[in-house]
Amino acid sequence: MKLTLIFPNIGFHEHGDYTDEGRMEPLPLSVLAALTPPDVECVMYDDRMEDIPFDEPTDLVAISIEIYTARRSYEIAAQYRERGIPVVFGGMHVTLLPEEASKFADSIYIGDAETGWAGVIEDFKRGELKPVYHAPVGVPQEGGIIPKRELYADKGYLPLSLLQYTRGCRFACDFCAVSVYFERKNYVRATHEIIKEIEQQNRKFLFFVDDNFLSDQQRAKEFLRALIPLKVKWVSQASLDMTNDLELMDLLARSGCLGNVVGFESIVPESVKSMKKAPNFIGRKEIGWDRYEKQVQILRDHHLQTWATFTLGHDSDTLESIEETHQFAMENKFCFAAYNILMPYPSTPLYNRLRDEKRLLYGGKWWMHPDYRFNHASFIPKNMSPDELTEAVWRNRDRWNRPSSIFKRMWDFKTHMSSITRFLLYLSYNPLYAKETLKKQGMLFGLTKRKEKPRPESIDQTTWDPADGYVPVDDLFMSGIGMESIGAGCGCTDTQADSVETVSISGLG
Ligand code: B12
Ligand code: SF4
Repeated sequence: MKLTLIFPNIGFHEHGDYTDEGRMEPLPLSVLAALTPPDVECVMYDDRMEDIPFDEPTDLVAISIEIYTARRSYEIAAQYRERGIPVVFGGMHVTLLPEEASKFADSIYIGDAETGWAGVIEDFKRGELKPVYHAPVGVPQEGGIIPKRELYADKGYLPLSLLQYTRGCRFACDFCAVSVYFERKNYVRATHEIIKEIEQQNRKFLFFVDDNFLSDQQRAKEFLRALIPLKVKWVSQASLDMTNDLELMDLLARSGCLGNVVGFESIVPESVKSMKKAPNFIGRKEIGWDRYEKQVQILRDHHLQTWATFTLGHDSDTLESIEETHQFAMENKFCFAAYNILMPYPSTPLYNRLRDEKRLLYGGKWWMHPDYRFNHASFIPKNMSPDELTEAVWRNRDRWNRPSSIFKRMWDFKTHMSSITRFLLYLSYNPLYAKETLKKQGMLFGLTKRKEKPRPESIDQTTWDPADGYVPVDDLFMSGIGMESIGAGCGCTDTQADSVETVSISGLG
């Protein structure tokens, strides 16, 4: 039996095919391959950087889906199913929206692959593939599963290894899909198992793709101590409450941590409170709101290069606060700042609230809408129009990624200039992600390779259900809120974008 594993792309630009600049190894697929019975031949195609050979003979196709790749995944599945090859979907989006996903696949898999994937293959071999499988979420790769990294050979990925130490997070930020998927729980691998995996792969530069590496700070300390003798350099994602524990910070630095992706989200305290971003407040009672001054100082004292992420457009955010966010990030000379428009991910408390308040655009299904563009507002913010939000965030992204900004931020002797490795990381990462950020802005979802035949109409037809009760784009027209496209297409070239196509919604406060 032959299994084809697919990692889908997001979508396309009208003026050319899109190739991901930050090409990282797709960990879910090598984990899936490791969980597949050994008598099955596995091949993998990464839609972000290679053509999918749809006509290559195979028995079964498995696709890993997150929200940004859902539309494209459904198109890929349609291509295979037209050729009579059954398709199984799995991944976070499938678990959170099983009804939608099940319309486009022969079988959907809800939950983590670890406990049930081998059973799916056995069912398939017997000709008894079921339409839906349910499995729990839990400890990643339990029992010492080692991802089949040989699948990545010769694909041209960046030279860093992706691993997971934990999954999930104990916090309950209202916009976070992870919090819903893992029901506010955090699952931690046994230290000896993750250490063994690190020793078995041959790289010294690691990315732990954890949702919150430090959700369980005490257990993390045990792992960090075990990491020190391995002399690796690593990055991950972690919440800001790490700065409350100086022993933990010391262990991070000693274990080779170069920095973390940290969710600052907003510099407006009311926004941070209303989104329930508890880790940004924990331990701050005595200090009060100092706009993260103390926390950033502690990160810098431990030479950590911070990838600061922001979600912009919360109800207490204003155009001024978005502008100030940029000043805040520049002043702190972060290694990188991701200015993200707040996105309503389905099943999250944020999504449900905006739906109830009839503030969702694109029929409440922006990820499926043929007109939705990457990094455009998909809801009606409180203190600005959707267009204004899109434009304000774009302005920040544009300024942040300019060479002059990269040069200005570089001069920090506590972080980027505190070692050669950090300096090289800063210099290589910033231009790479500047290019990727600008390239992605304004992309449509789906149909990555335009030489492929047009997507099946079923994708547009079956997903629009006016009975859903959201605010469809057409209804906005009808109620006098005009929606028009301005701009002559995204002006991106491969290296820069000089204009951004926006969807203009006038008549809103
Ligand atoms: C690593 C990561 C990235 C990396 C990508 C690495 C790479 N390989 O290229 C980087 C940093 C580049 C990235 C970028 C972005 N990401 Co990201 N990312 C993650 C993260 C933290 C881990 C993913 C991972 O590899 N996990 C390890 C693997 C083994 O676990 P897994 O994918 O969950 O798979 C398990 C199960 O889901 C299941 N499974 C998965 N696929 C399949 C398939 C089958 C057939 C079966 C049976 C089972 C199955 O079994 C697996 C093993 O248990 C997730 C969070 C998460 N928990 O998923 C966010 C996440 C996927 N990202 C997210 C987002 C929003 C983004 C961005 C859009 C951010 C931005 N604003 O720019 C971008 C763009 C994404 C894109 N497609 O281009 C969101 C998606 C939201 C959603 N509802 O789907 C997530 C969920 C984070 C979040 N907090 O909401 N991301
Ligand atoms: S701290 Fe991060 S991972 Fe945890 S719930 Fe909040 S946004 Fe999600």
